[in-house]
Amino acid sequence: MGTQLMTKCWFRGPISRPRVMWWLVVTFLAARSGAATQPGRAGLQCAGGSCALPALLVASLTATQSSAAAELSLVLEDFESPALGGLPLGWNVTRSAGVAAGAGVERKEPTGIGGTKALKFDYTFPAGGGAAWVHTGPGSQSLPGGLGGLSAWIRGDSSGNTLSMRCVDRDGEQFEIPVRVDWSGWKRVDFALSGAVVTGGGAKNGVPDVPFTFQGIRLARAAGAVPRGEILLDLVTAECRYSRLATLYDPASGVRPELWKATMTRSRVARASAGSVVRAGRPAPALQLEWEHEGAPGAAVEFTRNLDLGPDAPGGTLIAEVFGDGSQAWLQFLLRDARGRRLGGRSAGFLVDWSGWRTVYVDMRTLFGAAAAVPAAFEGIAVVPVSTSDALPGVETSRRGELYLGRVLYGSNR
Ligand SMILES: [Ca+2]
Ligand SMILES: [Ca+2]
Repeated sequence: MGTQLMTKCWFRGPISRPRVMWWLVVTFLAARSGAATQPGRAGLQCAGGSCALPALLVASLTATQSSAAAELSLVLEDFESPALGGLPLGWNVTRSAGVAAGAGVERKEPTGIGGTKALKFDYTFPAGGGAAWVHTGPGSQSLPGGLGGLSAWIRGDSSGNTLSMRCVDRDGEQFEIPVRVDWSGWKRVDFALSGAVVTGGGAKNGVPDVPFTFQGIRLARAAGAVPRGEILLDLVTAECRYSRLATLYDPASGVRPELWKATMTRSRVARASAGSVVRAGRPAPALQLEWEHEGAPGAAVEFTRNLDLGPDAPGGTLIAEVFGDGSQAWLQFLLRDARGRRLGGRSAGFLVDWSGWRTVYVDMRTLFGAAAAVPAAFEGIAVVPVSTSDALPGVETSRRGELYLGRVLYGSNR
């Protein structure tokens, strides 16, 4: 029934590659989490013909402090994982008629920031009037709570065209935050939510209501602008502010693997131990999580430890650093309510398709909304293999892997 609901929501909108991908991921998530028995409350949000996946999404934590209030920069996309010419998982490109434009990952000159690759827009807009644009992005990527805006490093071409970050708010209104590309060379550009303008979504309240989903980046012709050029963009980042940021787990002050319980189903190895992974050029302690499954359906390993989310549990954002093993395993975050009941159908997961450190997050409001279930504790993580029968084309989990868990933080959205 849940799948039927999702299918229905899905076909209300135009069919495109990222939507297909997200739908498959959502369907898989629902099947794995048991959310199919909770139609409409499975965490899938559909509004105005667009469905948002409120799952954990990959980001990089670039700054933090463990004291009370804090500002965090969560990198949504660094464009390092896709092959040259490709796009991140779930992204695609759309363009208006007559526009000759590509958008794909390319090598960039050394800048000392954001690695060796960036997203390149290479465009020629047609002569004459009318709208001309090219767009790329994830379609519906949940953004973290406490969001104040987005930022990116952009190599401008002084064309005068308009580059916009496009988002959809809680009630389905579409917004964009535009800048005029009137510079050349690299610079960091801020897209504050206060600069968001409505671009569609029907007659609503005209106000950006969080939580937001990130649709993508649009380059549009502006009056009097140069009609062709090349713009590079890197480190798409969510700029967040939390009134209270709690550190739930920090391996730097003791990995304590004995406090983590490893359990397995149809698996051969589930072992938590004290590990070390290079970070910023130096070895850093981390919780090492080794797993190996039998290659049969129903396999899973869990690494659990109850970590209290604190007084802001219902309205906060869970942030965790994970060193990926590139195994393409499904990693699910486990949550419990105050009575110790696992909130299985509402937990969030993501595909570990990267190697190295990344940070993932989930805004509890995108999982639970106004539902009665209230998360009280982060219980740990489950590693579940994806098989060919799980309808994720091209994805098959390795038989074994080795993940590392770094810090786990919880920020109050208020
Ligand atoms: Ca990059
Ligand atoms: Ca609104």
